[in-house]
Amino acid sequence: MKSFATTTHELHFPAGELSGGEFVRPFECPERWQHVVDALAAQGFEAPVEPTPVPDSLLARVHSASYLDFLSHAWEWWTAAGFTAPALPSVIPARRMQQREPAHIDGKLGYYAMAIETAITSGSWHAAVGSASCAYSAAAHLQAGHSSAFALCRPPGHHAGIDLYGGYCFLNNAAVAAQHLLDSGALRVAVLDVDFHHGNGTQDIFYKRDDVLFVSLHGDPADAFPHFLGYADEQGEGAGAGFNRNYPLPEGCSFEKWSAALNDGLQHITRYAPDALVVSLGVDTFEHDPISFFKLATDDFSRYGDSLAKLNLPTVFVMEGGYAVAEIGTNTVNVLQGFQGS
Ligand code: SP5
Ligand code: ZN
Repeated sequence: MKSFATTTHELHFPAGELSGGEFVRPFECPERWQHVVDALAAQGFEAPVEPTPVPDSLLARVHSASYLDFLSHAWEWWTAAGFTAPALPSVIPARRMQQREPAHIDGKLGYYAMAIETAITSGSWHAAVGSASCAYSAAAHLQAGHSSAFALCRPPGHHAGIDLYGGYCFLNNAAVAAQHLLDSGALRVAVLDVDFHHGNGTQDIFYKRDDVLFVSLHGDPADAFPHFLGYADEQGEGAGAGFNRNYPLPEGCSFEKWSAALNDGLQHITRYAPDALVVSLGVDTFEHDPISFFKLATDDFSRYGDSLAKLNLPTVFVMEGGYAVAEIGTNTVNVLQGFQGS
């Protein structure tokens, strides 16, 4: 399986993340990327190659024009306003307030944020574009006739919606991959999100569409980030009705229980009969993840990789979360290995 990765990810590394009321060193840190690169080599995969830059026109099919304009200029506008620290919002358009984009960057940040732990720095936009380029290139690799590809995306993407950033995400890499597969001939694409957190951004982007089936397994939003989306009764809207499936799961969820939900999701994917599969591959389901509460063990990642292969679909894996840094490489590559070995 070919992998796509780029060192431009290093351009995004804010000094702090707002967590439990304090600034802590970000869980979503650059070493995560290196551990996955090392594990690919250790498990006999070919070295990742540099991606082809994602076309602006593809980003514009996934995100709104005003959001892309904001994200690409946010740091410039923030520094022009006299700020020098990493950019964070301070005011949010809550209930009964105007959902209208303000002119000032301080207001724009709150307007476009879905979570405020994620700081924007001088390199965040360039890192996000490099990450989306990996997803685009992996999808293009399938289009060239290969059966699988891995996009080692950093920063991750699945919390980024049509016009929302946060949860460490800026551009929705999985949505970029899915949209490119559709634009290059697929009639239907399934996105399976196995990250611990609900893929609220991916759900948002495809919620009213029937050309993408979105299936997500995640910590129950009543108890887990992102808290405001990911319930089982969110099933799609309009043409998209019936094409969104959420599996909220409880604290302490075992692999056995998680697999039962996965198998149900896989049956829905089979019935949908997609032309390709995009896997939002977060390994924060790991039992020792510092910010999550599922109980998957290292070997379980190989086991579910094998289950994914049984769908027998051209598959793009897109890296999402996973914060047990020392184990992120092995857990991620175990999924790819389990998939290939099948
Ligand atoms: C891509 C991805 O996995 N994003 C996750 C973003 C989560 N950000 C906030 C998490 C808050 C968790 N609080 C629990 C802290 C326990 N020490
Ligand atoms: Zn996650």
